[in-house]
Amino acid sequence: RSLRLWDVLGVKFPEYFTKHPALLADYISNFETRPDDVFVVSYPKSGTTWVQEIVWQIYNKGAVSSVKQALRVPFLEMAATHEKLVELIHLKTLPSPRLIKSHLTYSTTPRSANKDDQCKYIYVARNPKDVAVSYFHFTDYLNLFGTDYNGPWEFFAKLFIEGNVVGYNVWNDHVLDWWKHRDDPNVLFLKYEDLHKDLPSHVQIIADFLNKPLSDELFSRIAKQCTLKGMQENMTSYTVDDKENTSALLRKGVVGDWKNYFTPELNERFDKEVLSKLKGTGLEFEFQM
Ligand code: PPS
Repeated sequence: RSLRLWDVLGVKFPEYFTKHPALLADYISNFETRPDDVFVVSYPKSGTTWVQEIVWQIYNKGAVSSVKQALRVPFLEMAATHEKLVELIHLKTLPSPRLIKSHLTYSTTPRSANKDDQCKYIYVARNPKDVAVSYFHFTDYLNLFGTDYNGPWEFFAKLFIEGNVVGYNVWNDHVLDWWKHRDDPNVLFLKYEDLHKDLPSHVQIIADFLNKPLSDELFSRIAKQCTLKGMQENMTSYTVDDKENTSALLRKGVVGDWKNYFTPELNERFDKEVLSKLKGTGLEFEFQM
């Protein structure tokens, strides 16, 4: 069984996001940003939950909240028209400053028509081999929502290369479109592997970008609370509903898990069809640590 996808504004979406793709398209196209919004954007499985938590804690003085992260930093595309979430999350009337998660492509992400009113976007990218493996594990969780995928890893990897996995098109297009805007003053482009290597410096980089000075105490507390272990201590905050597997958003959290899944043939195909597209762009990833 393969995954069923909608096409919304040229972006492939998992069917369980919405029963009304035209309404979702309308919601996204007409979404009005506010200058103090902060978007955490990524291709799925790239460290979104991690950066969402860092940003939320920076805005909330290092608090650890048992409130679901999905409510604290709502997911735009799900909050829009998902049959259950639409009742829980009212993004349009949420008080400022809004912290918003999205996986939208650069061109579909809402932004202000007025150049002086732009909000901030933090984009996080991860090496695509680990993204593919993480995404494959995520299908177990998505199956709970009726997004059928019960095929083998090899087939999933082929779908990933073609941009036909759970949603959001081809990985390299998504990442490169945002990479082109890495020097925009309202865009911060981060890499998962860099956060892994030095989380404290990245908490600082994010706080500086958001103009939120942190005391030394606060800064070390957030860095400690946002390690995988720190976040796992507050696991229930990262589940959306009771059916959900608690490890869906916080799984292994390492760099290099792909080595346990890639055959030499798949690795060669991936390098040829995915990584070769990054050549000459200046965007490089670490694949192990
Ligand atoms: S989603 O569903 O697209 O929002 O998923 P996303 O949050 O982008 O990615 C999930 C992966 O990020 C890992 N993760 C972390 N790694 C290290 N440290 C911390 N604190 C952390 N938080 C989340 C999570 O484990 C998923 O990766 P895998 O490889 O599946 O473990």
